[in-house]
Amino acid sequence: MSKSVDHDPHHPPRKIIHIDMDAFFASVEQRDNPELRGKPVAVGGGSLRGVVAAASYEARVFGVRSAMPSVTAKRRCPDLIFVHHRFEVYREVSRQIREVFHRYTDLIEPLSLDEAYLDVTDDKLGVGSATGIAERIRQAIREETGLTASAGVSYNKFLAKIASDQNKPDGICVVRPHEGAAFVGALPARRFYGVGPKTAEKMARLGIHTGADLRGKELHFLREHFGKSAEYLHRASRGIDYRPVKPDRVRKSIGAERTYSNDLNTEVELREALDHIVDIVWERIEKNRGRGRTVTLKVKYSNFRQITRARSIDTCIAGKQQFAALGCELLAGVLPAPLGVRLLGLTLSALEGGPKPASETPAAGVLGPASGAIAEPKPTQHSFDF
Ligand code: DCP
Ligand code: CA
Ligand code: CA
Repeated sequence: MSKSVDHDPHHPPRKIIHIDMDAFFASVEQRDNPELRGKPVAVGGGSLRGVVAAASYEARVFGVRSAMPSVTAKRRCPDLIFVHHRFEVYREVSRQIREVFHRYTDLIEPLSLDEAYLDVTDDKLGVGSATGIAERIRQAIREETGLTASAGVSYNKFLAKIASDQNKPDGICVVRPHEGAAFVGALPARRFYGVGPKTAEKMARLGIHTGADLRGKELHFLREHFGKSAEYLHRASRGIDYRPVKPDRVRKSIGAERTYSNDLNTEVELREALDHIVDIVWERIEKNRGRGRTVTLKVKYSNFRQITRARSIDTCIAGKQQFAALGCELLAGVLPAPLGVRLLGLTLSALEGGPKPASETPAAGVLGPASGAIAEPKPTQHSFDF
């Protein structure tokens, strides 16, 4: 348990959240049909040859699981209620949760309709705490969809994904940087991604039952017994995973906004606040190698009325000074402020050629190191607040 935090030398430490909806299809059916609530429900094949797509937690008590033949499920749980899937509804919920994620970050990698990785190292609202963001997201999902989600929070994808499963349903699990090694060490080997029942059996024969057992094996030993998976197992058992979160779409803008606990009133206050936002946004622009032509200022007044002012130029903005100057100009256009200002935001858009987020480098193998082709300019100054 000596060294626990291993960082990709090419990247600063990350804050990753994995969100996964609980008993997704089954929960949607229970939400929309009160008669199904509190009861064992299986979504999918009621027919003799069908399989269960999703099982409600009430059905799981009886051992009903996804991908189980319906006949087996019915034998295990005679009162099991089968319902048809409604993909359009699941897709709609999926869109809703994606929209919630985007409030905090655009670095979102969906894995399926009901789950996604989020990189919140730089969150849009400046919350700072990944745990806080995960809790806000879970609450927003609950309020806006009527469904529960579980979250895993950690410094890489591998750990975040396992963590989201740890306290299901409706749970959260945070694995902080110094806790990674111990967390993985205590895991049953079968919880490692890619270790199915057969591999788990083989591991057991070799005396490997936990992450700690796995970690105790030399790489050549793992190669001998697990071939191509050896490198992955070797790294994962140490809690190492350098894969970046790969966003599903090209970023359209780069920006930041801040809400102030006390409204800003004077020109000096507003200019200072904007300077600070310029610093934050410009750092992001550099990191993402963003080049864009449009600067947009957003102002929300104490009465919650919001205005935006934008200015586009013919060529891409050349540097921070020009960016700051355009921001200032836009601010000058709304001065003097008719009311106190509770929020200020600044965004660069009309981006050229879809900038790549700095972290988007190909990974080698399942958990291979990122190529590191795009080097970070410097380590982050973030306090590592989980
Ligand atoms: N699904 C499916 N066939 C499978 C597995 C899953 O059709 N073999 C569908 C139904 C699930 C949804 O995908 O509701 C999400 O799958 P998950 O593995 O995330 O499982 P659940 O969301 O159902 O449950 P959990 O609370 O364990 O995440
Ligand atoms: Ca799920
Ligand atoms: Ca899932």
